[in-house]
Amino acid sequence: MADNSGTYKVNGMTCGGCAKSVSTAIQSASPGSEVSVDLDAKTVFVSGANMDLVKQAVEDAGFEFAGQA
Ligand SMILES: [Cu+2]
Repeated sequence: MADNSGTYKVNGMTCGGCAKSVSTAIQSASPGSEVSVDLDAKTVFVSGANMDLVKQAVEDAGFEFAGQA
């Protein structure tokens, strides 16, 4: 399983509500992971998560997971 950390580009986040949706989606997909959203840069730092699940969760939440930033 792809378990790693890094900064990933997520398109479609426009406000704090979006940022919250994305972090909630990631944390429920991969409990125990660390998530930090940078709304201005449109990036998400994720640590200790299964990135396949994270990608799926972000897309299910209605955002575009655009890979490593
Ligand atoms: Cu929003």
